[in-house]
Amino acid sequence: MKLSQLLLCLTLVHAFPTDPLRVLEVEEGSYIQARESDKLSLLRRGVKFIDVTSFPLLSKEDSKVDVPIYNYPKEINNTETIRSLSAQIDKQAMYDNLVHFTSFFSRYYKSASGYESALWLDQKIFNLTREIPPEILTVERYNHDGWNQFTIIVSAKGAQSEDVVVLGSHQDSMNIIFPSMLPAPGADDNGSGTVTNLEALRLFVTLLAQGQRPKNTVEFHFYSAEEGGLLGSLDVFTSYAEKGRKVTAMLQQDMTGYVQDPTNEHIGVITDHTTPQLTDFIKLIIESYLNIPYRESECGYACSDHSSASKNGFPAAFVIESEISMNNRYIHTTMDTIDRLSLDHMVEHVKIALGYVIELGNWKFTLTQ
Ligand SMILES: *[C@@H]1O[C@H](CO)[C@@H](O)[C@H](O)[C@H]1NC(C)=O
Ligand SMILES: *[C@@H]1O[C@H](CO)[C@@H](O)[C@H](O)[C@H]1NC(C)=O
Ligand SMILES: CC(=O)N[C@@H]1CO[C@H](CO)[C@@H](O)[C@@H]1O
Ligand SMILES: [Zn+2]
Repeated sequence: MKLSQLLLCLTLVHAFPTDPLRVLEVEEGSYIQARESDKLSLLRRGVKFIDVTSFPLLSKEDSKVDVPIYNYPKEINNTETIRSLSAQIDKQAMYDNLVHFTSFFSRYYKSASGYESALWLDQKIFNLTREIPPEILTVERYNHDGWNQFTIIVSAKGAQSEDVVVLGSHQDSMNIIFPSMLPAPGADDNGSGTVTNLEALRLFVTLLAQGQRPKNTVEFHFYSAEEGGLLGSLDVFTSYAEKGRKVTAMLQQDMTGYVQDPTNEHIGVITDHTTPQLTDFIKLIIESYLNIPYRESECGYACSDHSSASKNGFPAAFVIESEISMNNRYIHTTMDTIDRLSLDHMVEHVKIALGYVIELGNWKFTLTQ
């Protein structure tokens, strides 16, 4: 054996156990095998995927789960509460939170700074919710096997039903050139969604502090490891499905801060791989409570954490800063920074979050069909 062959051999032996094959779903029902290192080349080519390696059942031929269709409100019914909370949205606090959140070198889910950013977010949420007793609201660190950055689940217990309404966003960021070495401030992708939902949580908690309780359980999820193939949200929703929890709606907010053309400011409502009846309700919220219109757009398979919900048979919707073609082109780079974002646009996304959790929190769900 030549020295070069020996070296090659050693490299392979060394590489194999640390970079085993993963199973990625790149289109509905279409799976490929790839190594961790291949994920980066996929992402650089704009291919999104769900990493289903840990859930072999989800990648079986007959694994497709039907999503039940619930009734959703056709009219709004909590106008005063939502308008009054919307008037209290604190732009300065959102700015400060985003500055802090983007100050971590990277929020890459496998990095030490990605763990520290999760600890910071956890403390922030603890501070926001500390007045509320645990029988009304809990904050859980949801740990994942294989990496340290945890998902955070805030759960306000429903007073009258077992139905669960989920508002999600992901806390990690990623530089897709060299994730472990280059910075990834991730202001828009997807720090903006986290800060947007954090502000909605702060205002929602003021209702709980006044003694109001939602009929249904309302949860705010801050997922780890979206950029690794929806790993964090897949853990969460797979365990919810196994436990038989009844998630009647899931709305994902991801990038919420970039406005390419201020004369045509709008919200992007994603219409592919989402639940149309829930999406119609989101449009109602936008028309009723926002200052800007929406445009429909498509973003492909597995484009954010809502896909983990639908993969497990839960209805899901997705809103984003604009139609996809006008999204922030600096994401996944060192240039995804706060100065490129509009706080006013993020305020509009907070209103979606408030409208969603309050209207559906008080809604009586029934199955249609
Ligand atoms: C609207 O809200 C009122 C007061 O909370 C409630 O009594 C009523 O049932 C609600 N209507 C619907 C359609 O949810
Ligand atoms: C939480 O509150 C404590 C005590 O007021 C404060 O020292 C800390 O900085 C706060 N943490 C965050 C992340 O805001
Ligand atoms: C979607 C997502 O969560 N991850 C980041 C942030 O959002 C945009 C939505 O288009 C994704 O494309 C991107 O990969
Ligand atoms: Zn991303």
